[in-house]
Amino acid sequence: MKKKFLNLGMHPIANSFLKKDKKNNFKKEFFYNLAVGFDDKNFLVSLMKPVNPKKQYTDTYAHRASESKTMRIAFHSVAKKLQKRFKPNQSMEIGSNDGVFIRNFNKKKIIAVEPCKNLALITKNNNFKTYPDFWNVNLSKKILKENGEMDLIFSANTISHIPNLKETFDAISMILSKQGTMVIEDPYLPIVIKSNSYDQFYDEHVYVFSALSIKSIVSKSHLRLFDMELSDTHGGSMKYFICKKNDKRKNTKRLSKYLTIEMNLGLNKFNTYKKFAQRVQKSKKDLLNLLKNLKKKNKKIISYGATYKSTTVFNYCKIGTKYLDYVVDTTSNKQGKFTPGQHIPIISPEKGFNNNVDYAFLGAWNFKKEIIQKEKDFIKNGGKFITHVPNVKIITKY
Ligand code: JHZ
Repeated sequence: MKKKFLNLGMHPIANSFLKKDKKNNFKKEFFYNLAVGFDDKNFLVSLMKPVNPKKQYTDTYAHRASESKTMRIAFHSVAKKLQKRFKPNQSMEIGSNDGVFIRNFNKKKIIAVEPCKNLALITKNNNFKTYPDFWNVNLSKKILKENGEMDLIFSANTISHIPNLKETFDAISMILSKQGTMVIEDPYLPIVIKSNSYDQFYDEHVYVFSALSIKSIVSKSHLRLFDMELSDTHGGSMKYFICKKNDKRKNTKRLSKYLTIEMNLGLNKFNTYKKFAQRVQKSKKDLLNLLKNLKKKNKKIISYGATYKSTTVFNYCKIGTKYLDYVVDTTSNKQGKFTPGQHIPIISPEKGFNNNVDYAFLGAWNFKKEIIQKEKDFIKNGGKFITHVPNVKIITKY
């Protein structure tokens, strides 16, 4: 049974960046209760009540995976490694976004699945066979009929977004070839717990997976978790390698190592999550205290990166324009809009990131290295970054 351990209050859809209408008003926003629970049967951490995906994956979906250099390099490297290791004849990506992963494949040998029509159009226009639909059993049957089985199925930051896991993996099991491999990549639960990155919870992140939970869930769809690989993308993500239950490949030593680590961390116990929830409350208190003190000193504070994660931070901590003048972001379809819930204006870094800024909260803390490297001069000129991961602190060095 799923038991609640964290309640972050009422939140808007993380992707619902707003525009003002002609009368200078915002349209009424949809809010839901962002609460997280633990199911001790499957060791699964998930939102208590997921939002209807049709409200989230719309034709104006904002996130562009290729927006950061770090991700372009990471996806290029993963694509090359997977092709070398598994030598697939036919591949498919579920949740292909703007094509940042599939662009590293031969166009005739990979299929894209992407429910957001604005994104699906990008890969279609680049001549990749694209299915602009939600992943489910019906779509799997259709793709199987039209293209045959898949030797490699890749899905980064997508499976954790789909509420119905049983159907998701049944649909995968159905289309995966006998010796085929499914690789999924998502933020890794032990890292979220250890680094207090509670902002990995928002409407789209229905699940935050671990080896314990994936092992249990895939086994219900005649699949088997046989290997894992850690990467530092998105603050710490895990690649899970999955095959058919009766595949000849043995489970790797790496997999047993991670399973042991997770048990030692207490990921099978409710109490571990209760303690995490206490640390989350402290993080909120510390961040608000810091911002209040800086404001008393008349400092100009902004946020760097209009991330979905920062929608959680701003709405949980109630951080609005009282503290932050604006948010800078390179994504053109976020600029000129306002953040969900707290309505902080979003502008381009060219317009807003300059020497008048005293402090910049790292909304995109997962790209800390890339950003700090790029913004060396800001720090040299006395500017400072603020982060809340793993603890609330000011960054003064590059
Ligand atoms: P980013 C998204 O989460 C949404 P977000 C999604 N649900 C998911 O699972 C994860 O990604 C993986 C900007 N930026 O991707 C670009 C700069 O402005 O970390 C982006 O808007 N300057 C699919 O939104 C944002 O920051 C820069 O130099 O929490 C980063 O968003 C860089 C590097 C980024 O995650």
